[in-house]
Amino acid sequence: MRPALIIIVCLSAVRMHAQPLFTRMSEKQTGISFLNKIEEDDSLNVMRYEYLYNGGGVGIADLNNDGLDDIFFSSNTGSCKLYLNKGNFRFEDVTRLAHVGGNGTWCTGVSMADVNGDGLMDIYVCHSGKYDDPIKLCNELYICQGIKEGIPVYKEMAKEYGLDAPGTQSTQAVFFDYDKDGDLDLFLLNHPTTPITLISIPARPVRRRICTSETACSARTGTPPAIFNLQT
Ligand SMILES: [Ca+2]
Ligand SMILES: [Ca+2]
Ligand SMILES: [Ca+2]
Repeated sequence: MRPALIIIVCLSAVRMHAQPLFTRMSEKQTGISFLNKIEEDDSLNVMRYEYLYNGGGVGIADLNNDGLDDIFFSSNTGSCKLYLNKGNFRFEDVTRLAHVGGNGTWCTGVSMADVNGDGLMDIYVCHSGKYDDPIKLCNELYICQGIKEGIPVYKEMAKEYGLDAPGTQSTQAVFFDYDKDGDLDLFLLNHPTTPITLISIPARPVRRRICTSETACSARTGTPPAIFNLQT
């Protein structure tokens, strides 16, 4: 192959790889302005709460049954936000009308599922955070009460469904039929309730151990993962 032809082939290859796979959509284009803002101070920082930057969560599902996927964002320090998909990459903030702003405590993962099987998607929001009060660590379950003028309206019912899990430091949940009885069950992932301190770090290296059973993991983490069997 002649040198000039080799150069052309190489340049073509570079050009092909330079093609972006995704297009970033701006706030101005989408109408989505959600920001998970975390400000550290002397009482709340990563040295006092090592899970500070685990993040919030995002859930995507068609919540008003119009064929378009909608987006729910959970927030660590502010209000959660629900944006309805209006088509052509335009979204509308309906948080206030949908009653899904949250209880004001530290939110983490978001899961979408039709928990009560009525054909309307529901929203489960995990909570963790640096709180001594176990009530402030309760997870939230938003059950859809119906769709009014295109907007899904929710009621928080975690306690009624036995899914508030007070005192747990929950990171993420997933709904699936664990025991194959036709009802959705919930697997809940929690992080340790005891902080990692310099005192708890061993002075010399130890052999890495792998949890081989729930009991072994529980002893290490303090809060084991949990499976809730829903009775619907
Ligand atoms: Ca929709
Ligand atoms: Ca439902
Ligand atoms: Ca089940």
